[in-house]
Amino acid sequence: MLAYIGLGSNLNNPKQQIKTAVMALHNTKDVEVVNLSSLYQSPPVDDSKQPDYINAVCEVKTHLTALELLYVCQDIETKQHRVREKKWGARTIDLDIILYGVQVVVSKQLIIPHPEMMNRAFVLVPLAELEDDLKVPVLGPIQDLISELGEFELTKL
Ligand code: A4P
Ligand code: MG
Repeated sequence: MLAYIGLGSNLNNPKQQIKTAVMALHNTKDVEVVNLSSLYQSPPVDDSKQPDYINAVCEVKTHLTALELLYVCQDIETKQHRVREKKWGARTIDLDIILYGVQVVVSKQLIIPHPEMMNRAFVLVPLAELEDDLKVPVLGPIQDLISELGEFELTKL
């Protein structure tokens, strides 16, 4: 199965946080990172008092189920949070499953496609960089989703 994972960080060396998380994914049994987008910088969607975020999207080839992949992501978050908790006391990395093949998942723990993806340039633009003619299950062609965003602030690094 091919899946896309969105990565975001705005604390404690965000670029390094993303690299560390990608390496951790790649070093997970039954998970292989086959593609990684550029890094993108954008202001936080909600609270302008936070530092800017760095985001990226990676493509993974996996034999895990979507739920198993979520647990892997949460494990990586916990590990990188632990380092952060000692030093900084704030969140350092988010890993969200954006797509899992063409599967649609709606459960208490997991919603795929990611429920906010269509509102987020920092997800759609790196995703389109990896697969510019992607058809997103339920939502439609990635280029249409980007057109529907309207204006956004996003810098490719
Ligand atoms: N969950 C459901 N579906 C999924 C999925 N597809 N992938 C559940 C991952 N998790 C999924 O997530 C809360 C719960 O969502 C999980 O228990 C899981 O079962 P979380 O990561 O523990 O909590 P959170 O980080 O507070 O929520 P979330 O939704 O990941 O945060 P957001 O909404 O992503 O907000 N601005 C910019 N520019 N860039 C950013 O990356 N990120 C945030 C974080 C805010 N503003 C941002 C960015
Ligand atoms: Mg999350």
